[in-house]
Amino acid sequence: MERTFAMIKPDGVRRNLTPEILARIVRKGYRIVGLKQMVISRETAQAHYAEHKERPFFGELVDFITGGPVVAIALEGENAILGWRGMMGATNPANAAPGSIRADFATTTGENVTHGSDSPESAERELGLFFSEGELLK
Ligand code: DAT
Ligand code: MG
Repeated sequence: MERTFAMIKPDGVRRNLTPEILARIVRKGYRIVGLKQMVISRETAQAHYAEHKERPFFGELVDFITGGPVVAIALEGENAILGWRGMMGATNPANAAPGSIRADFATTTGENVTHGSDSPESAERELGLFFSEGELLK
């Protein structure tokens, strides 16, 4: 069993994709062990995306991710980290596999609907950034 951090980004929430995306997660068989809608602070956004802080798009990325409510999700399941990345599809929706969330619902890299941790280390770090222990099911 593995846990990962998933997020429906502000574009996904604004476009009312929350039920569609939660339905895909549950139908897949992942267990939702934490869930909340929230507005991310700039500090949390900068920490979450710290690996990208030298990239030219960093400012836009922080503005975007803090620009409206997101849905933060803690998922549990076998191979959940890679499995959720697969369900999301590639970062650039033009390269995302048919049937993936980004292929089905996004057209631009900057606004690509969902986030998912990319490794066990980032999953642990991101779950800790967004959820306190008491907010997660045992
Ligand atoms: P992912 O979200 O698939 O893990 P990432 O970690 O490389 O992708 O980048 C984080 C986010 O930053 C990505 O979802 C959208 C934005 N981003 C990445 N590359 C970008 C680019 N070349 N132009 C604009 N935004 C970009
Ligand atoms: Mg990433």
